[in-house]
Amino acid sequence: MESTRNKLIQLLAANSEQYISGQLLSDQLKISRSAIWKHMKELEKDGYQIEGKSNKGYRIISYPDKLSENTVRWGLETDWIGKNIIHKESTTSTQHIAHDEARNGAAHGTIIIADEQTKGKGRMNRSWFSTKGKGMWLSIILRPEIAPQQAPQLTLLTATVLADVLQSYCNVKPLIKWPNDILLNNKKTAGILTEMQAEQDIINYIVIGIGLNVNQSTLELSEEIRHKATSLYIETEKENSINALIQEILMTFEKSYDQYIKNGFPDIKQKWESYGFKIGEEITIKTIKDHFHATFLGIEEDGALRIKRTDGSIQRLYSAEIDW
Ligand code: BT5
Repeated sequence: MESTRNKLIQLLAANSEQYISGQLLSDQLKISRSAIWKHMKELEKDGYQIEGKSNKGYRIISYPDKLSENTVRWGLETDWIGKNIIHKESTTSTQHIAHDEARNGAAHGTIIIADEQTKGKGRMNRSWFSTKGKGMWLSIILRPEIAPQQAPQLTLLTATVLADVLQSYCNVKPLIKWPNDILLNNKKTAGILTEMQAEQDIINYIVIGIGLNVNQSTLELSEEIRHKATSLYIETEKENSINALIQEILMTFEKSYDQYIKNGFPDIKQKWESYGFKIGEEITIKTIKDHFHATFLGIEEDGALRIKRTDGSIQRLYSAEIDW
């Protein structure tokens, strides 16, 4: 059940342009005016800036930059994404929570965020380092009406969303390494993990996990990845608000996803290729049974990797690892 505190924040947030009287709050929340006053003092301790005027009432002026359901919801201008937000200070993996929630019927657009993950997941059982309070660890539950084979397109779509937001909001030049790495200065700053629960030709749900290194210094990146990973802070020497980044990413994601559902993959393909790392260059490809050099031509209309082998033949690959 929703706490009185959360209901109070929501009432204040819904009336942010005007004062809301102590009496009205007390009637709506069914608690005394002195209890309201105590809640306000608690909120101020947590970093909420609240203006109280004796004959008018209360108004929120600003939110703390701490991650919470309320701080992410405040100012989030979306139609369907992030209407349901689950926040954990610490969890094994936001993907685990997302699967549980999705199995229990969570709505399309539900998001899960955490300050810290103790067992962050990469692809193929690899791990994802998720330093407390220093990055964006986010999972999005989607229930798209597309064929299961199209699901990988959503990874590519998410990569373009991240690249767009980093470029416009943080003023950096990101590149996308197929299929799911976002690079700054040739080092990984974000990764995407798309997991799906589907039957033959119907998707029950998809969980898109996004890990973005935001405020880590080099020493705060695990030693194991320091040589090949980076963060926005390392690249720009500026701290960024994780809340604000989540909001930008969700708003851009919603727009891009809605367009994709309406118009299909071509626009995403074009955008992806504009950020594509090493397009036109030679790359080394590892598949389950093979390891070879090829020229990276771009991506196909369905999102597969398009390469030219040294014998001149053109191939499409759906799952492969790329070494550069
Ligand atoms: C990925 O896998 O890049 C997908 C990462 C998805 C993470 C998000 S966070 C929210 C959600 N909850 C989760 O538990 N996961 C998702 P992959 O392409 O397999 O890359 C994994 C490899 O990246 C590791 O083996 C390391 O080499 C490297 N790596 C691990 N942590 C990193 C980090 N914080 N920054 C950069 N590289 C990292």
